[in-house]
Amino acid sequence: MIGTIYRGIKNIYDVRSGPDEIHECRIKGKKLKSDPDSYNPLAPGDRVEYEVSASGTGLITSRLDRNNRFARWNRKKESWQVIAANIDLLLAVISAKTPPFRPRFVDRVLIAAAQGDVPASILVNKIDQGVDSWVDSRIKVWENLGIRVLKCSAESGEGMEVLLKYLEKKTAVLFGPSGVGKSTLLNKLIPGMNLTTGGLSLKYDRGRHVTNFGRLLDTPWGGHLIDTPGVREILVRGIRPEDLPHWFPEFENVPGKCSFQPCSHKHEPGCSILKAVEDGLIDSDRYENYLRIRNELESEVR
Ligand SMILES: Nc1nc2c(ncn2[C@@H]2O[C@H](COP(=O)(O)OP(=O)(O)OP(=O)(O)O)[C@@H](O)[C@H]2O)c(=O)[nH]1
Ligand SMILES: [Mg+2]
Ligand SMILES: [Zn+2]
Repeated sequence: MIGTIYRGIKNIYDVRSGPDEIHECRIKGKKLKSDPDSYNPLAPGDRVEYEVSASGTGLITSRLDRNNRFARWNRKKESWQVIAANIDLLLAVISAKTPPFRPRFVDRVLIAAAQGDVPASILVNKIDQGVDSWVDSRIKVWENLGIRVLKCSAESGEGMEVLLKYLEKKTAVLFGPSGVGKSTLLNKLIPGMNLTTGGLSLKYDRGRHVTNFGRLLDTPWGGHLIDTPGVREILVRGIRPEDLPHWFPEFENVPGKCSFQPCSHKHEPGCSILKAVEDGLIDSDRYENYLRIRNELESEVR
């Protein structure tokens, strides 16, 4: 049989092959388990081949080729964790004020999505708490790069219709820090959905990590939405430091050439990127993020 992974907890996977056909499955044999690409061989959205015994237990025999996959580097395991596979859209979800708006986190998510061949958009939730002008101007920076940014409030309902329309027919994954409202949004978007949601830690202005496993959800419009656990950080990996500029599209079109070749765009005299930052053609906060990521990648290579 062929089915889709809905969720996996401790090596037991919910696989669906039809509206009423759900099977709890384990992975058969070692081949699939030892995927060199990541430490988890299967993620929500994966298509698998499986067999069900007379007693009803399922065994996954292989994974079909993926169209794409969104993954996150796990620092402790030093390996990729695949969050979702075969998706039309990654929504980087962030809140406008609490937990704090984190544009550099979003920039990293955009890179990770592009690495996995996943189209990405940004969703700013909790606009009922107000949107500061610096937040709005950072949103403009993304929009000028051609990235779609949606704003909404799961609480007040503002922007929810546009969001629903945008998601129609798509299989999309919601990804972001804990407490930004991913599960709350899904409860509003899918009638009858009752995912657990949680408050924020007062002391740290952070979410409480309420959702603890990724989960594919059916929607009335035929597409799917994937809820994921909030993450504290997202690391950029798998890019050579000298290739990093290619992941910042605004670096590609700056006027002039750097005097030194190759140029790290960090400090070289006559650097066209530094000049563009000075002239306001490149956003200084995005550039600051470039420097940080570049330094991380360089210390990784060493
Ligand atoms: N003011 C306001 N609060 C919201 C909004 N959306 C969600 N919240 C609240 O934010 C808190 C966290 O929401 P969750 O949906 O649990 O957040 P999450 O992103 O799923 O968090 P994790 O599962 O930990 O990753 C809850 O108390 C929600 O009621 C919103 O639009 N406005
Ligand atoms: Mg959640
Ligand atoms: Zn340069």
